[in-house]
Amino acid sequence: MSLTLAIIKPDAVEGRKVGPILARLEEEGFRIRAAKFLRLDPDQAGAFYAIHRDRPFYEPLKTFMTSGPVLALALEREDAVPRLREVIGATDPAEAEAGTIRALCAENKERNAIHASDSEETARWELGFFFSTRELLGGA
Ligand code: FUP
Repeated sequence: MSLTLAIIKPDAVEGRKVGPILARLEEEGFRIRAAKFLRLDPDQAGAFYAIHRDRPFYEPLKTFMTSGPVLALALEREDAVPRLREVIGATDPAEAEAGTIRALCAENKERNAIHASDSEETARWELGFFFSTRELLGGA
C-alpha cells in the first residue's frame, strides 16, 4: 500500500463537488488516511507550487488556490500515485479522458477541481506539507 496527496480545490468546494469526488475516490479503492479542510494563505500556496514560480500562471494560480477553502487528503491504495493521476485525468479538462474527475468536475485548466501528486518523491514532500507523521499514521 502507498500514499498520495490530493487537494480538492476551491472551485470544487464552492461548486459542491466534494461529496461526489470523495465517493468516486472511495469507489476507485482509495482509503482516506488523513484529511484537512483549510484555507491556504498566499505564502503557503506559493510554497506548495514553488516549482511553477517562473511560469506565467504562478500568480493567478496562487490567487485561485487562496480564493476559498480546500480539502487536503492523504489517500492510500496500491500504486496510489499513478492510480490517482489516472482517476483525475489531464490538467486541462478539455483534454482529460471521459469519466475522469477533471473531465466531470473541472471548468478549465486553471480551475481544475483537484490536485494529485505526480511522483512518489513529490507525494512524500506534498504529504509532509499538509500532514505530520503522526497524522499520517492515524495518530492525529
Ligand atoms: P497537474 O500536475 O496536472 O496539476 O499540472 P501542473 O503541475 O502542470 O500544473 C499545476 C497547476 O497549475 C494546475 F493544476 C493548474 C495550474 N496551471 C495553470 O493555471 N495553467 C497552465 O497552463 C498549467 C497549469
